[in-house]
Amino acid sequence: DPYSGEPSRHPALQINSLKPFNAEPPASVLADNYITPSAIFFKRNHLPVPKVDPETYRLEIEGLPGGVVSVTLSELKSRFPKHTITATLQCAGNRRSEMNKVKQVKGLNWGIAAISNATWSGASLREVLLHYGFTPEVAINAKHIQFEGLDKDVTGTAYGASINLNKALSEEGDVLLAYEMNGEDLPPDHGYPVRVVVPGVVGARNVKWLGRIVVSHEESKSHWQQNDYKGFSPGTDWDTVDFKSAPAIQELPIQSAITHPAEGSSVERGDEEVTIKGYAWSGGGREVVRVDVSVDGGNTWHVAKLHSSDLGRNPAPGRAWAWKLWEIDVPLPDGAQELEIVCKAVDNSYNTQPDTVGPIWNLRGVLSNAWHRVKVKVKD
Ligand code: MTE
Ligand code: MO
Repeated sequence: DPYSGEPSRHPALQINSLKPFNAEPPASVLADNYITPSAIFFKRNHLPVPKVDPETYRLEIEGLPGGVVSVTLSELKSRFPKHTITATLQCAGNRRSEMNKVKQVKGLNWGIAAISNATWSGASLREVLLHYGFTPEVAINAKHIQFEGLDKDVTGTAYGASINLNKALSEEGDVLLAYEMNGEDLPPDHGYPVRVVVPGVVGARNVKWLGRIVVSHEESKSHWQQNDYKGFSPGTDWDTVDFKSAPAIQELPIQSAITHPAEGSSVERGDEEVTIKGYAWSGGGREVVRVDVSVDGGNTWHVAKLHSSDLGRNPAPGRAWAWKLWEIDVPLPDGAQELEIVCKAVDNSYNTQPDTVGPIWNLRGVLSNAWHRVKVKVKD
């Protein structure tokens, strides 16, 4: 069993698949902490977790003028300054279960918690590439940076993905070769000993157990870059889909969801107010500037209070990599028996979320970011 050496996991995780391991924290605890504790950070593995010996670990870098470079873990830690960022990771399939209700899609049936927020520390990919000989001449031909994991399927094929070279080389891109998560060594499930953290970009490109980097003219040839993690029209089905016709998902669209109260729970009429909480985040470093909340299905709206970080700092422009948690107390409408709580977020490009799932439905169930709706009863 290739899964016999898997690490132990927190019992609170809600398991979507055991082999490979895919799990999300209960929605009710997701927004309890601005920084998600690593043990309950959502876990998305396509393959068995590889066992990597930090002593023999090598990161190979290909496509630079000097030929292949091989970097040890201690070189990565000692040769390059350690940078720390707070960044939210979201799986492209977060909230897929809501798409599944409209019409069946293919993929893990994620709820609203295939998203989490952590601090990541490591070497800057930009600084590493420059150190090992990246020059402007290389960029004349190279357009992508490919990443390969040390996790492999039965045929020996590794997990792989790529990002645009510009993102990797930009001083404001903040792409890290991370060896720490929340101030500790990366846990096995999150890519020990090194993973790439590409803030603002879909989870799938944040390759764990990073074994190889290739500076290339082409995108990664991997299944996950070419034939998965792409968006399509609601009219496209499995008979007509042409994966070549759509770009690979990189930056994710604006997202928000309600973590409290829970669907089907109830509030007391005597309480007069209902406290509503959730998260909001946008891709590409765009900052969430507002979250609107309704308790009557979207007829009337209230503006929630945003918590931008545990330290109350504002992110640098274009580098809002971390989610915002939000909260609001809304008066109970007179006589209502049931509340339909709705949230939608707005980012600093004034992108907002679509109101319903139907028009964004796609066969793979990705990019599910319609208004989140939760129904609760009002008890007399
Ligand atoms: N990297 C490798 N090597 N193997 C994987 O299966 N899964 C990707 C990405 N990186 C994956 C990977 C996907 S789809 C997501 S959403 C994120 O890792 C999840 O990261 P996490 O498990 O740390 O939450
Ligand atoms: Mo993912």
